[in-house]
Amino acid sequence: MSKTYKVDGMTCGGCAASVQKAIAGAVPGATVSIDLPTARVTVDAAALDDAVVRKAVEDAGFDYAGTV
Ligand SMILES: [Cu+2]
Repeated sequence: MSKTYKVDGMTCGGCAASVQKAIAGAVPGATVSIDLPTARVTVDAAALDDAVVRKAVEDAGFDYAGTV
């Protein structure tokens, strides 16, 4: 399944890479793609728990703003 989230606080490619790495580490087998200009993060994984994504985003220091 694939879901798109809004993540605030990403200002550059380094931020995007941090979020990508955090989510990929927290969600097994996840493919994470990030669109920096719109702050959208799309996660594709067999099983996807919003709470897990939220924790990964927040632990990495960014603001989880829900699903889009
Ligand atoms: Cu940055």
